Amino acid sequence: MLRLFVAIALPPQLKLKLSLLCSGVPGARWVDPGNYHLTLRFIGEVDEGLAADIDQALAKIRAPRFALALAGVGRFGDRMLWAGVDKNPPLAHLRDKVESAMVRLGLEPETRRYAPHVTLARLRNAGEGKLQSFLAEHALFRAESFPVAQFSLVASYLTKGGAIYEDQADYPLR
Ligand code: 3AM
Repeated sequence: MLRLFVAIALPPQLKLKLSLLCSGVPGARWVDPGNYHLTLRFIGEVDEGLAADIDQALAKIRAPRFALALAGVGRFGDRMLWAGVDKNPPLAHLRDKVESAMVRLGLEPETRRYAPHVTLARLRNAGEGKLQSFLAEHALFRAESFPVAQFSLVASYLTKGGAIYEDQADYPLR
């Protein structure tokens, strides 16, 4: 079995820039900067056969290249902190294509609204005051846009020390 998700990788410079945001919140488990990514679709545990079908389906997707700019920070409740993404119709288009390809393969549709983000930290009993200062301090965060020329199928291995991600395949955009 493989635990899979579909994601866009970030350039090293951007990972460095994001990592500089990550301090000042006790109770935050900061994501290893090498693991930063933008998830397009979480898939979950699948067997090798379905993984091969998923790979084939992703390889058939035709979508244009686009520019992506990260901007702002936010939270999902008490669970995590993230960096946001500027409104981006080509990203939404790509995500929709990935979603329909997965549903055509028989995977459960994703019912939650797509909220593109780069997870910076998972939270455990983080103080509300520090969380709010983090959000206020970085509200104007903005990174230069970067060209997205491909997306990837990634395997996630959960270890005691955190997740290890392994790129399985990359799919070019035109
Ligand atoms: O890209 P982020 O960090 O937001 O939280 C997991 C991570 O998201 C998410 O998939 C990404 C790669 O692991 N994830 C893990 N389990 C999930 C689930 N059951 C999930 N997303 C939705 N449903």
